[in-house]
Amino acid sequence: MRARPTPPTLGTVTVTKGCPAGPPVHEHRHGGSPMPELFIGGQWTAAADGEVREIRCPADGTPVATVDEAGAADAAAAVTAARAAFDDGPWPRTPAAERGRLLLRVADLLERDKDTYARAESLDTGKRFVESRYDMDDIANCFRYFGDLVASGNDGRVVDTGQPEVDSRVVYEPVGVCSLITPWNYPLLQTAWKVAPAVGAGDTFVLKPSELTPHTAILLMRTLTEAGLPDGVANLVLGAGGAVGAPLTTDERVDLVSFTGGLATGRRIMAAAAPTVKKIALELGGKNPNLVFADTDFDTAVDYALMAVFLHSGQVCSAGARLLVDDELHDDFVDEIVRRARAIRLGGPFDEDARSGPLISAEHRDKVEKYVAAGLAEGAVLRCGGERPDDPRLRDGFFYLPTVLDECSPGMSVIRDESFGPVLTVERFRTEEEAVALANDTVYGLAAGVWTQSVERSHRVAARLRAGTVWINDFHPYVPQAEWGGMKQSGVGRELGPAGLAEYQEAKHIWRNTAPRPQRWFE
Ligand code: TXE
Repeated sequence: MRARPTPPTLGTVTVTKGCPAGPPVHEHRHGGSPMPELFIGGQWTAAADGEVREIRCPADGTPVATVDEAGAADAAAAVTAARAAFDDGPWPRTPAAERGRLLLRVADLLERDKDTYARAESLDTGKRFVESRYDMDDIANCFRYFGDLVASGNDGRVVDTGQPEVDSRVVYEPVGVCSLITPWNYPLLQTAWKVAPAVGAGDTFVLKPSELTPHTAILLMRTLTEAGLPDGVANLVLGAGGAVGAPLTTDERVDLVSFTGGLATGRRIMAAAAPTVKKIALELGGKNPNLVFADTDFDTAVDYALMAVFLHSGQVCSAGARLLVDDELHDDFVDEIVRRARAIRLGGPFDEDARSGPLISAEHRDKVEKYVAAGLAEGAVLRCGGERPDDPRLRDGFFYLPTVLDECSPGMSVIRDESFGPVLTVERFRTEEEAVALANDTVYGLAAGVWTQSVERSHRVAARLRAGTVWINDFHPYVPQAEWGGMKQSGVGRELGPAGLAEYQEAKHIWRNTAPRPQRWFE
């Protein structure tokens, strides 16, 4: 068994044993620490109106911390700082190689402080500590990827105009002030996908993490400062979406809004950004089909189907929540899934025997329960789960049993909408044609999986699936080198990869006529 690591420290944030026992992860200044938690213009600042919010671990309700709760005035102050740093500060004019080097330093610091970050993430989300540690590796890799990409000189290209007297170049400039709004399921990972390219491109930003999971964002401000980022480039406001997130999407001094979260909020943000025609980048989740053909390796496909949907209790934008299975395979396949789903042990972040954790909040669990109830009312067959666990160990957390709903059909709300919980729906198909039609019968288009031993079929089906990522005989892997994002209503734009950097840049064409002479156009 793995030894429990000793509590590490990072600056004045002390990360302790945490839930289920132990003092808070972050000592708020009212609790004795000198540091408030908003970070504006290089200063740690309290909320203008003195509001605070208590953060609790979803695994058992343990208070984790009390942090400053920003309002509209704090959001405006953060935009002022970011605007000044962009318009007058050194960062947008810093050579790309130097910006890249800073990102590489951030990656090193994240690795140094990995356990501190992982504990903070686990206490906020209830996620297993081991999974948070994997996330931290991915986050360091993300900073490293963008550091290398930026340092390697994505600084423009010469255009051959066919006119020898013309010197024509396209250069890539930072887009400006960015509002970065992130959710609670992979708090720092989703933040890193935005912060790393924004900083690498030479932008300045205001980050607003989910009000439920602020801690790793606070730590990140310290790490960016330690790495040498100038004041005002990175700004942090904490608080509710409506009160502090919304002003960041309407302020005319903001050039770009990058958002990851739910479809309903994404639509609202798109509308809010329209009057000032901001650039937008949206990742709005998915209702991702996992297609299993009869010619697949049974055991491997079962194993991955479980991981696809139940990882992090289904709170994953790319969760394989819709199992589409060949009629020929259906009964045995679903029986085996159910047998194994029943055996998944739930527990808190530091329960080393647990394989899955709680949902993020009581409200979110209520929502998942409503989707399951609606599915059953619409004719789905409950094969396992469908309720909260009765284990007294889990009584104070927001746990929900891994659930399998069989005999589902496309009209059901549990098929159409993201339940974003540990709920697998099963639909049958008889032909490849029908499988593809079912898979594409959704407003979403983030990711999809295909299981078959036929190379021809895998390519045929992958080509017809309307999804930003298609996995063949795999599920969930991604690398920072490859673009991530959604077709249809799963979003706008891409994160990661070269396109993930381009979102944070403006292309400018500079045309210099080296031998100008009168044109006599109007003679
Ligand atoms: O997300 P919200 P919620 C999906 C999932 C989930 C649903 C709702 O289906 O059940 O969304 O979750 C901020 N202006 N995903 O309510 O509201 C908010 O404070 C500006 C999928 O938690 O989208 C938080 O920082 N910001 C997703 C962030 O938006 C606003 C991951 C996300 O919150 C705002 C999470 C506003 N008007 C949930 N309103 C994914 N794509 O992975 C809220 N926010």
